[in-house]
Amino acid sequence: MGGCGAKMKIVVLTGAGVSAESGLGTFRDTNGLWTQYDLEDVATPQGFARDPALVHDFYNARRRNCISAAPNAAHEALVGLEKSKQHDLILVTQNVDDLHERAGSTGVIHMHGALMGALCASCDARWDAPAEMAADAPCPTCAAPATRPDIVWFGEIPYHMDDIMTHLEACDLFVAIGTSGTVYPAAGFVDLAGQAGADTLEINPEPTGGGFDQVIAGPASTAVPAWVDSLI
Ligand code: BV8
Repeated sequence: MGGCGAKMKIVVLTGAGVSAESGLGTFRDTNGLWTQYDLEDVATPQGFARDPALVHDFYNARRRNCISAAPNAAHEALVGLEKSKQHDLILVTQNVDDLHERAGSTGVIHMHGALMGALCASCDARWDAPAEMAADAPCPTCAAPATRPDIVWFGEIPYHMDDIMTHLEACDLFVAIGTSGTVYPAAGFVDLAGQAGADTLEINPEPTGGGFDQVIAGPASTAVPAWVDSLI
């Protein structure tokens, strides 16, 4: 799988599983976030319109967890792969935590937004999120009390899709780490990369059966460093 020595263009897509061993909850594992909250209430624009305070409580709690969490060996191994410069690494994440950045990754593509970002639902201004956000906090640009987390909710258009599609069409290897492959369009990336001629690899303790050429079954904190070591 890859690793034949030639420089490869590698697209890595991470999901909640890469942050699981840092203590941040996944969504669909047992006790996952979607078992504690109804997705419709906290991760849709309709839910935000209905009860912005509930949505801010949900994201304030996740932001607190994120601030007190630390990157794990999987995040660090991806930094090692990037800094080795032996391959061109494009890191796309569905995650809204900043553990990739705090480990040292650069140019991380957050297709579902970021917990540490704030967005004005009225004028589209963006700014660094305070630790605790409130719906009636005035936008620093237009002063409207329309503050929301800069997160892509269900039914909203993921960020950076054009760039991501360009990378998928040009990559030699596509690797999905710690994602259940249930949320689109991210879940379709393996097919797009495969159709464009890339090899595809899944790293997950519970392989999703998503049509990958190769599967490494294991937790990210051990399987990702081992995979990176096989490459550099
Ligand atoms: C869009 C931000 C159009 C919020 C998220 C019917 C009606 C309406 C919509 C749809 C529909 N059918 C399909 C859709 C589209 C919808 C969708 O896919 N719905 C699903 C539920 C069916 N998608 C959308 O609405 C998207 N927008 O489609 O717009 C469009 C399309 C194309 C181009 C342009 C426009 C927007 C989706 C974004 C929603 N926002 N998050 C937040 O984070 O709070 S999604 C949410 O799920 C997170 O981002 C999360 O990252 C993502 C995916 O979940 P995973 O990361 O995979 O996490 P999960 O818990 O599921 O799995 C964890 C995995 O880790 C497991 O496999 C587990 O085995 C593994 N694991 C566990 N421990 C470890 C581990 N792995 C490694 N190591 C471990 N230790």
